[in-house]
Amino acid sequence: MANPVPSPTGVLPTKAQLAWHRMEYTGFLHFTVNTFTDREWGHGDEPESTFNPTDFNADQIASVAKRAGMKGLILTAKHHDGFCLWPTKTTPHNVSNSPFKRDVVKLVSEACKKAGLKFGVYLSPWDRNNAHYGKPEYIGLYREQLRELLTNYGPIFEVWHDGANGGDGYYGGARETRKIDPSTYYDWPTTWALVHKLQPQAVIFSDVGPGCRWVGNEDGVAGDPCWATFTPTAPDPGKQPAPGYCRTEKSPNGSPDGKFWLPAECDVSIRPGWFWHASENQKVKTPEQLKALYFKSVGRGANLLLNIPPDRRGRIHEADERSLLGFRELLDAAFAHDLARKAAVKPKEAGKATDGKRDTYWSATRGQSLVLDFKKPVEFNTIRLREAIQMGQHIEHVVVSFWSKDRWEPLTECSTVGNCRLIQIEPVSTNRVRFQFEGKAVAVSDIGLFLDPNEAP
Ligand code: FUL
Repeated sequence: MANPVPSPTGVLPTKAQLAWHRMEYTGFLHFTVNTFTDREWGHGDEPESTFNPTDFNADQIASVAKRAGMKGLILTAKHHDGFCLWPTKTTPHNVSNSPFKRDVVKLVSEACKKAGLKFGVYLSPWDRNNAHYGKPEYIGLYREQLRELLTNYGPIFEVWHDGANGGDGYYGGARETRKIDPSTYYDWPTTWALVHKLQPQAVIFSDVGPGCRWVGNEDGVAGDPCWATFTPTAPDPGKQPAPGYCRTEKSPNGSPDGKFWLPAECDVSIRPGWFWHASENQKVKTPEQLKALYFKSVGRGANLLLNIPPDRRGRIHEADERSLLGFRELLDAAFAHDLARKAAVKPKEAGKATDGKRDTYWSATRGQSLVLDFKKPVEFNTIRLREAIQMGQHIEHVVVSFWSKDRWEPLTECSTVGNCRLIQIEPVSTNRVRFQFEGKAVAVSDIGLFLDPNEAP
């Protein structure tokens, strides 16, 4: 008889968060006046004429992302410099007053739709151009910008609120300092309610979520362990945490007793900078480096948000495209054949259960191990585990052993599993593999074994 189906326990993901987890790998498009001024942070006093892509092609951008295996793209609709890539009614500092004139948000969102990619928006809270920034009026204006973005461009899968708030930075041509209190100034709960109302399926990113959390670094690396659960706290006692005002030292790991389902997102750029600079064309990360990041982000249960900045033409540069497609080939080769599909799973009691919806999983009782039994020995060097996270995240530790002649030999171990855990090992050949799980509840939706030809000695 199969084990009883465990019921969902503890903090659980929403439907929107579950859909987000399944995307795993998405792309970031940093594109604005900075692309043309060679800066990373614009000052806010760039004339609109600065933005002038010479050969803009949203289909090329979406097609590269699609062929790279990304599931969605997030565009910087407005970066810190305040220039809006859509013809917003909130400020003349927008694309309609540039020589390019056309609505970049529309063009990219439509190209994404055509290519089968989801679309998301980044809207910088910090605005170095807007005369109202720092005053209460700006908050209404920021919400109006969000309202435009969330009503005119189809379904949005993610809304990105950057933590950089320039509390001490100078503003625009005036070069004056405007201080804000990031804990209270933005009144985030009201803004998030607006996002939820206009786009209920959108996941909101920031240091504090409420949909997913910044992983705490810009290196593309999640912590190990990595819990999807987390409790954001403010740097100062008694204050409300907020984007740009949160203690992030625990963000890479999350915590098993976190109060909220706030999975980690690893944002990292394919280049040293977030924006395109000609001087960085030789510094694009290699396919091998990107693969290593994938194992340290997606392979630890987080999502990977890889930045691929369009160049001055308004296209993904050849160097980035080459690397992205090379990376895709490495992933395809690594996960081409799941050897575990040939195995019988023992004991039968741990057999497949279903939550009655689309997901099936192996459930094990405390101390029970799962054994994959093969008729003929299989050779593998990569292990993939997935937890049935619709039941919550509970697995704390996994010990993997293999059968060698007449006994179990230790193979490898890991901590949390969550949405996905990838483990690379020296190749081993065996006809039995054993998994021992520790945790409050065990519901495993996938065990995969692979022989990655590019890792075999
Ligand atoms: C940071 C920003 O300041 C960078 O310019 C970039 O947008 C990155 C994704 O987030 O906080």
